[in-house]
Amino acid sequence: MAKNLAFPLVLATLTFTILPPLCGAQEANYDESKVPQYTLPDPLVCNDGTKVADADIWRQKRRAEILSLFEEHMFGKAPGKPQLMTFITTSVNKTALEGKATRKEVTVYFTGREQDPNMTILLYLPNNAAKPVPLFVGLNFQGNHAIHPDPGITITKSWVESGASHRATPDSRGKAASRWPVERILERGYGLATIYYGDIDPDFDDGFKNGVHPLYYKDGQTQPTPNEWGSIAAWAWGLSRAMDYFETDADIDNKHVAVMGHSRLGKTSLWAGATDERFAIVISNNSGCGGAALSRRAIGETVQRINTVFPHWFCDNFTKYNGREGELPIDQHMLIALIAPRPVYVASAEEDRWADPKGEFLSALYAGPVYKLLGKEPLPVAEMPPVSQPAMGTIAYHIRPGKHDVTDYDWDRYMDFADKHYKK
Ligand code: GTR
Repeated sequence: MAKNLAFPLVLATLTFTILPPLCGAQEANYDESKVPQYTLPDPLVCNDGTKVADADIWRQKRRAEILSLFEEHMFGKAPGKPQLMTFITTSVNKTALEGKATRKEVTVYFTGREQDPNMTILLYLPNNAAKPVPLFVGLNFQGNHAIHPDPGITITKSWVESGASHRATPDSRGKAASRWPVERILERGYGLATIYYGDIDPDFDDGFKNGVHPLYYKDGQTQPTPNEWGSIAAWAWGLSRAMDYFETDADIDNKHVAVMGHSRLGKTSLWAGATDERFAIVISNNSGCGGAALSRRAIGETVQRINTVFPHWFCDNFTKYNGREGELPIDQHMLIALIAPRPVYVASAEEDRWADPKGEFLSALYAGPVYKLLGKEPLPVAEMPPVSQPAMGTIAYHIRPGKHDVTDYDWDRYMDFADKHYKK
């Protein structure tokens, strides 16, 4: 667990005040005319310069190449499925939310030992839908108890950002409910699963002493090597462990699990979808730099800025590209392409300039040739659509009015998209 609890607070304060001048970062650029000239790597040209001629070469060769480039240079490599992992259902309530839902809590013990880091999955399944049900899964920022005022949700005991003691208090119940329209999701016949991301790895730079990383160090190792997993890869790995659980739960249709995430957790859902093909649909809500936004545009948040303020999110190799985005062997359209042929939804918010909505759109657009090669519909538009006019092929995109957030509008479109692809 967290060694120095005061540190994250200090870091958070520094982040928004002193840090930019200290790290020599320029003012963020929002001017299109100052976007550097760039050439994107072609997802359909292999490392040896040969062109991907057909779907088989994509599947057998190029996809694997791109995945390892992202592992090596950006997110870092994660361990696989732990052998001794156990799932313990700690509560089941069949009449939750006035009888609308069955609420379950399942603790995942990654090592099978209770004293090691573990995560709790909170599940709501609609009572009036035939089982097994399709599911949305997403990590949350403040603890499972913050997604709904339901008093039956266990308050997280993990480290949380807020409060002097870094322990969640009962008054934080339902604090994030506007981002989790549970009843709306249930009414449309979907289940919802969520996990507090801090169960997997507390979100501050402690040199990887807390969270799941130390569970997988080799003898004598004290931190990940430059191409081993940072926090985003750890959070994504946690989502895959949730998927391992879903495969054991007869009430869940594990062939129809959509992974959704907002912001840093949108970067995480994209990486989870890229690394784990069991996720049927992948949704990125305002994921920005390191998520859906093209790094080479350097609009809003840049690689240097993200690596400076959040040094634990990516692997150390990624810092080589601080201010040198043009040298990356990848860009984020290739992250979207890794999700092909599965449906992927990229969403932006008009006022979220820090996340570069246009760069998010362009990634979705430029992943198109891979989807086409695999016989799937790319984005059905060539230009950024106006606000509130979603474009949905197998790749989908929308931009809505408003700020960096998750709203009912976003969720409604994600459910429309799932309906369309699941032919509900
Ligand atoms: C910001 C960060 C973004 C985004 C956001 C969030 O501070 O610069 O990359 O991830 O946090 O996760 O809310």
